Parts: sequence; C-alpha cells; structure tokens
Amino acid sequence: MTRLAARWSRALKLLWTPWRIIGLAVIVAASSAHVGSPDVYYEGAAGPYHVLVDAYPDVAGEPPNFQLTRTVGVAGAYRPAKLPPFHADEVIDGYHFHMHAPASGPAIHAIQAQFVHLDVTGPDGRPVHFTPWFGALAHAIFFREGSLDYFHTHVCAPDAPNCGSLPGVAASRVSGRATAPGKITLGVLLPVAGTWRLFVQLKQHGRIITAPFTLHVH
Ligand SMILES: [Cu+2]
Repeated sequence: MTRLAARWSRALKLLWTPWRIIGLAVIVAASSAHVGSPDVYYEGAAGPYHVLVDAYPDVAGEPPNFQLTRTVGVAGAYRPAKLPPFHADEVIDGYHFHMHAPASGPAIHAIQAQFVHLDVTGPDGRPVHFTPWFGALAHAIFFREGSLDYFHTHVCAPDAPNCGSLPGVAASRVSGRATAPGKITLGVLLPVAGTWRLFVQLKQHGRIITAPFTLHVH
C-alpha cells in the first residue's frame, strides 16, 4: 500500500483501528515525502487490526479520493472489549471536548446529513484556537462497529482550499465549520444504522489530539 501511495502528492492518512473498534484509532499522517518510512504511532493492544489508507491523489485521471484496506495482526494475547457508551465529555491530554447532546447521545439518523456541536477547551481552560492541518481545522473519522464501514468529514475554515466541497470526495459532502475559537460544528452523514465510533481529531502545538465518541445511529 505504501508503494502505491508514493505516487500521490496530496495528504495521505493511515488509520489503524482495532478490529472491533476497541481502544484507540491511531492516525499516522504522512505526506508523500514520508511514504516509505512513515512515523507510526502505535498505542493499541495485541489483536487483529484494520488498516485503512485514505488517499487523496492529485493525479489527472485518478479518482480524487479512495480507500485501501488491509488486516494486520499484532501478536500477543487478544482481549476484545466492548465499546463504551456515549459520553458527552472527553478529556484528552488536557483538552476538554464537550458534545452538545442528551445523555444518550445525539439523535443521528442514517442517510441524513446532520450536524453536531462541540466545544473544545485547552489545558488552560480557554477555547482552543484551531489551526489547519491537512487542509481542515478538525477531522472527523467514523467507523461502524462490526462492519468497520468508514466515513470521514472535515471541519473547514471559511474559504479553506481543499477542504469544503470537492467533486467526487465523499468526505466533503457534509463539511462542518469552526466560526469561533473552541466551537466546532461537525458534519455527520452515515450510510447505515448501528453503533459508530467517531474520532474527532485536531492538531495543537504540534500534537495530534484525538477524542473518541460512541454514537448510536437509527
Ligand atoms: Cu480529514
């Protein structure tokens, strides 16, 4: 997969997610310059993993976005775990993510474009100033429990190139916005009902912050 990807000049992401979406999905972000020796941040336990490359080739005649997947095994004792229930508040490395939703989670319906709202404060308690990373202020990655269906949306700055509506790019069908520090409006458009795991991801001071949420889609 990395050999294939070396031809493409735009952002490439590698998502590793445990087979049953337990634990943490870790994103390895690599530009084409890094392909071949990507930095791998691996924080999971042993077991089968679903590796997903989300490619945005900037090559004439190629599709603008597609995914490649493969299963890899991490040796050791595998202990499957259940997904945690929805929590409106997640604190990751001192960053506090609060999703505006009832205790059972936001009411999300399959095949409907919807938005959820999040507040994000930093370790200092102040609203976070979002900075662009791979074209977006924040990335939202969704995996469905069991089938590992995948969807991805972006939170775009006003007038950001390569973020909002891109022909042929599923991720841009429902782009979110961040119009004020600490405020995220995140686009959700999921094809099937079920339990989904959402990873909201942004970069602050050189660090990638990933906040997971469990969503029930009707
Ligand atoms: Cu993204």
